[in-house]
Amino acid sequence: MSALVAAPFCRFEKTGSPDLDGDETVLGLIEHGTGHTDVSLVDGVLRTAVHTTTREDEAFTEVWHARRPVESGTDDGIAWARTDEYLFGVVRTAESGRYADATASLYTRIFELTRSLGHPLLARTWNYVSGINRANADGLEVYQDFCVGRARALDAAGVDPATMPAATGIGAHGGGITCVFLAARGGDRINIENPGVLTAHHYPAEYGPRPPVFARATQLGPPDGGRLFVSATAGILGHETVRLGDVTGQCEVALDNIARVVGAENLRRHGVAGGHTLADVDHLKVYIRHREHFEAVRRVCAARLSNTADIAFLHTDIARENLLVEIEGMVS
Ligand code: 3EB
Repeated sequence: MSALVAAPFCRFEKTGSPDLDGDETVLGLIEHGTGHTDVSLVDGVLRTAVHTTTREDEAFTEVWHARRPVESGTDDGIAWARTDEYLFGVVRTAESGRYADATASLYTRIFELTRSLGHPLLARTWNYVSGINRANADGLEVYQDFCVGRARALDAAGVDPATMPAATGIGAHGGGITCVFLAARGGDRINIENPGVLTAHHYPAEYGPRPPVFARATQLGPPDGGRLFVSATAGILGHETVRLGDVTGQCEVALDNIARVVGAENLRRHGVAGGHTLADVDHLKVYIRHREHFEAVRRVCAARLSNTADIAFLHTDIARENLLVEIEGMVS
């Protein structure tokens, strides 16, 4: 086993059913569109659909690849695919009036699977949460309910919040909670913070009974062939949402935050060599709360991001009620 195999990478395909042509290196397909499905293995290929937008023409598929042939399986409701070095998985919990217990179970199973398969280093998670801003059966916001469950799983498994990687916690239009994750057996997995934004697990209690647990970015893999995963990033400074009601302003601040996270000065602070600019960020997902804000967001993104980057614009709710836009991406 070599520790120098390049990290998994992702392609955005416009069709819902890309022709994989027997490609044995596919870790899984995450279909973004206007409906959801259960998690399944079709001919050994992991796939699921998440309801992350409201228009058919915005649908696309993330095709995740490894550099080696993969094996796949299911355990404890988690569908997974792996190589010696990397593990990709998806697990879903059904729509419900309360999510804390189910989320705690879901993350407990993820921690157990990553340990039992021997890929204990979580490197990225995506949490698609239906009705994220609604009140649950107890009047608690669903996102906060989710955060309670995730935090409890860390308590139970003895996981240090500082080891939790880059993440996305975003709305969906149905389907309960779908969690997609990537983990590694070993090698470099370096969590990166943003000096302008409070570490998520230090957020004050006004944001919920238990704080979110994620890094602003995670560098995974060897110096050549590594990948920098940038968390869903918003118009937040310190712990406060800025530019309230101003989607253009929030988009600018989100991009400033990403630029600061991936820049040389910040990476050096975290012991990571090199440095990047917004022009290096690819495979971006831009989540927009209100349909009428699409044009403004597209305009800001076009001005500041690479015109050759893959960018998906999706219409969905965002973890905090006052956030209008959120942006994630990766650098290879
Ligand atoms: C924020 O910065 C915005 O709960 O996993 C962004 C990325 C957000 C990940 C998560 C939440 C999460 O607090 C919301």
